Amino acid sequence: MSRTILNRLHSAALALLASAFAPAALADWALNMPVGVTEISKEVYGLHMLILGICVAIAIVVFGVMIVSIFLHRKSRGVEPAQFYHSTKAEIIWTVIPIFILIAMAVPAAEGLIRIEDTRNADMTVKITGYQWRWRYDYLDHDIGFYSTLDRESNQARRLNSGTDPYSVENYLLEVDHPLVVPVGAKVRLLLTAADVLHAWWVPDLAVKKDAIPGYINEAWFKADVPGIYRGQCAELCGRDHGFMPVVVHVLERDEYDAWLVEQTADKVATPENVAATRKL
Ligand SMILES: [Cu+2]
Repeated sequence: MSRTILNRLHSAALALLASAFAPAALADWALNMPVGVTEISKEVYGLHMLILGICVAIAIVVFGVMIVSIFLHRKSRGVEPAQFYHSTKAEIIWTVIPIFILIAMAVPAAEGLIRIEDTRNADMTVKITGYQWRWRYDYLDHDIGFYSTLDRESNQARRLNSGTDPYSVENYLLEVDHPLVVPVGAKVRLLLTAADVLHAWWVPDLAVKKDAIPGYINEAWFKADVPGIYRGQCAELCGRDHGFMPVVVHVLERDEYDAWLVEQTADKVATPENVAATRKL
């Protein structure tokens, strides 16, 4: 490897370390997953905490027994090792107990999975298409469709030597020009696909993370209980600008959503600009 490449790798690693430990980055750190704003996201969080609790309890018991045994039966105390090679009783115990623990975890997990996969009785359907490197949202119940691209400010700041400090940009790399807009309390069915390579549509607060695969349609759904702005990212390494295709979802009150719908439809009126814009799409 040439010296220049090594030097470059070295400075890239340093830059990565510096950005990871910068105050703004530290402030954004959250140790746990978000509780989210949907029934499913709360259920997923509860499940995550339950499984974590079980794992921690098992770790405490197993390591506790190990540490106590090692301490009490150490050589310096003159302990004679036991000389048995087989114990049917022990084998039954260490098979049966984990089976019960696994069943206790599998039952609520399977129930949750069934609910996650149940896309029936949706109030609306949005087709999501991943592109290198933007998203497209098509509202299948209305004649509405648009691309959602990284916002100008983030796009400017992300360029090398742009002169704009990324820390000065609000929601840096997590803002788009046209977010997905949905009404609060509506079951939104998502049909996910991609037009070039694999992408994945991920919004932690909505507990949706689903692959968008060319030639396939994946389904997902969410029902946001709280109006607000929820942010996510493409979660499948999809090429050079993978880190620059965020997901932003605006959950609006019903009347605000209706007003937005009217606005979108009004945009469709055949002004020369609109016609030109549509042709471009
Ligand atoms: Cu992507």
